[in-house]
Amino acid sequence: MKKLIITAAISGAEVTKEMNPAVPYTIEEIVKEAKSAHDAGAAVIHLHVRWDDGTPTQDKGRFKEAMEAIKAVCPEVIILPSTGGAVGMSAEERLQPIDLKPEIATLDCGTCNFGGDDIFVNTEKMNIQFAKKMKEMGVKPELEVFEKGMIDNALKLYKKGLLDGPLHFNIVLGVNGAMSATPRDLVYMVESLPKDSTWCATGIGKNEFDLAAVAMVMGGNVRVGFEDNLYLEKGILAKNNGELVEKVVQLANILKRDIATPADARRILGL
Ligand code: KMH
Ligand code: ZN
Repeated sequence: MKKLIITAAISGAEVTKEMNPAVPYTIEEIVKEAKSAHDAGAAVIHLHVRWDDGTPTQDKGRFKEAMEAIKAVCPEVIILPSTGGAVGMSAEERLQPIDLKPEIATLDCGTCNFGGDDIFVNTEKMNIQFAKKMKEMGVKPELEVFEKGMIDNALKLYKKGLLDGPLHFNIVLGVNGAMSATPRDLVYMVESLPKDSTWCATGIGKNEFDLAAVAMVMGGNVRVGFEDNLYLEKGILAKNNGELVEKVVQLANILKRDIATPADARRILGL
């Protein structure tokens, strides 16, 4: 089986220090979390940034500062900025990190409920706008799909020539408002992808490690981190992102999946 690419979603936009004091806001905290995740085995850091008070931002300057600071201590790691940002941000605001020409960044492939009254808006026009901008800037999209219709949306972009194959997907399951995170859900999603795709699975909340185990057995890659889950196990908060990555590495050792270095990940993802 191919080596396992572990992505650490270290910060997110919705989680706060009230939920887990280790959630990073400042550049210094973000770097510390990126390093803990990378040292534990993460080849990829999925990055959201905040202002020092914790407010999520897609500010280009803040991303630049965070990315340079992470690279100073983890020069090899792949940094995968968010273009999802936080619920309610405009397309223009969300697209700012693409101007920095990261190797890869998220492209969210459809609209869904996002808990309570929140709606995470990604209309067809936005999908086209994001895909065009990423193509123009030479940024590989990680296609975020929260349910099967979003895979269909991504394939429409591909047919229009707005995406280059092989495609890379992140199958995010267990979002409050989208598809659940059972093994059957993951199998259905993976079987709906073009055969030459690469993919990663992300289980939200209590689904994180169960879904990671299923994905590893299926030959996929895995994302963990504070954006998705704050707990090492029920009732026990993770002290840092590294602890969450370590737990995946332990599972990978049992399941005989070797861990990809950033260089391996670049090869596998065609970066
Ligand atoms: N914060 C969510 C609204 C992404 O990074 O592209 C969207 C999100 C997805 O986190
Ligand atoms: Zn994200």
